[in-house]
Amino acid sequence: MNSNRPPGRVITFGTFDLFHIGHLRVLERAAALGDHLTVGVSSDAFNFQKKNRLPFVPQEDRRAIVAALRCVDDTFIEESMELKEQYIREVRASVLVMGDDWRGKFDHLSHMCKVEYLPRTASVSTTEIESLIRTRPSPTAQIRAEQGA
Ligand code: C2G
Repeated sequence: MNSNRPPGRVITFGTFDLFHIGHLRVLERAAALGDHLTVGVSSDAFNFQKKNRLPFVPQEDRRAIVAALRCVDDTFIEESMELKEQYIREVRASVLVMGDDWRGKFDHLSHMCKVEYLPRTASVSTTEIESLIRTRPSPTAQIRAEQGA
């Protein structure tokens, strides 16, 4: 990471299912807001509560992918929305970062740390990837069809 990062510990949260460029960009931008980035990766059970379905990728695999990124210093499994204050305290975070689909949702935590919402990356989402995979023929099938095989 570049050494021009301002001092301070940053925390962010997410599911990071079917990890994509929007996830990478928000983590890189979050990391640039301090000199240490911790990521709370939401548990499978918490996802089921939030979205009424399980992620495609299990929590320890999602966490391993996020933990391997150069911009990420530490990770933990986020068990519940209500534990945010505790996580911020434990991590000693001075900034909480979320994508702007969460705008306003964490303002009540601004007595503990700065709360920043970053613009989402356009035109990419787990839901969109899922729908593409379901509906678009695989590139191999397409090539075979073009070759009349
Ligand atoms: N994101 C983004 N651009 C996209 C898609 C996602 O910037 N095109 C950001 C989201 O705004 C979020 C992060 O990537 O900050 C992770 O997104 P999700 O995996 O969808 O996380 P979510 O299920 O919203 O979980 O406690 C809150 C939850 O854990 C957040």
